[in-house]
Amino acid sequence: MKPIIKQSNKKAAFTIVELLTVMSIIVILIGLLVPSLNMAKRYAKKVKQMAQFHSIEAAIELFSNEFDGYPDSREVDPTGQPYCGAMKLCEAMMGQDLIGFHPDSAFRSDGMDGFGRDLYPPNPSQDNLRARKDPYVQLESAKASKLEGLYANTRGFDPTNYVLCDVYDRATHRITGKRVGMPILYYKADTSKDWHDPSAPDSPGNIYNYRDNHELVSLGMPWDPPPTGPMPKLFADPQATPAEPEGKRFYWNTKNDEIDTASRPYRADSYILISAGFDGEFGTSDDICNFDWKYRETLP
Ligand SMILES: [Ca+2]
Repeated sequence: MKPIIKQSNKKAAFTIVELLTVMSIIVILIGLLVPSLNMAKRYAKKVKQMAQFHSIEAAIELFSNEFDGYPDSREVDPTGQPYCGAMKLCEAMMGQDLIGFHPDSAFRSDGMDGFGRDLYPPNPSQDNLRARKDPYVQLESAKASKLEGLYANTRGFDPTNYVLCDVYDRATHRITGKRVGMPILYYKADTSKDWHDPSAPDSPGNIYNYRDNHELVSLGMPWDPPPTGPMPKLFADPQATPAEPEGKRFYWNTKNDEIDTASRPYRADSYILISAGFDGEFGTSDDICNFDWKYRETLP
């Protein structure tokens, strides 16, 4: 009987070769699964970003119905202070203090109405609060952040002004330590214009103006060392690269190819939203927009 017992023991154990075979199969499976899991994760984030854009779009339409037009997006306020498209979008949706937009706003970076009245005082009175609109976007999905939470050096911008942030949470908030996304860029179409000229970024006939968020993009990525010295001239807009003229890529990547009789942008009668996407850098192929983003590797 003894030899039989010995034999059955031998059968129950794995040989080194069997173990190695199983382990290498597992390693191969992990190697195959991890990239597809990462891809699924990135796709899920993209869907989440699109959902955030949809909620902002619905909110902008509500704003437009109430105020007979989309929020302004020019890079300065009426007094000439830097106050760009991304910041004006946040004010329109949430108010400068996130408790509601004041209908008397002139979209000034200091929150004043131009007649000496502070529309967003630190301790608003009941009258002030009653005059406000409820935030158009829920605070939780708005993901608003003060500029000083994102950037060490906000240059000419008031560091206490808010922007809406994307869902990618690439940066660490400088004050709370929580994860925070990059600002969502907002450009309003100037419907009195009728052109979209990639070869002439500064043409006064262009429907969109890349300068609306020019200086904000030039702050760079919060996790990189802050840019020093004068503003880099060729890193001026979401789509510029050092090899290309200032502003050119923005216009190529927002140009609507379905129209071939004239040069027209996507959403020529409304507005554009841009998220920096997974890599946190504006103007790269993974950017998410509220239109069909066609990233062109090379420009004509
Ligand atoms: Ca990007």
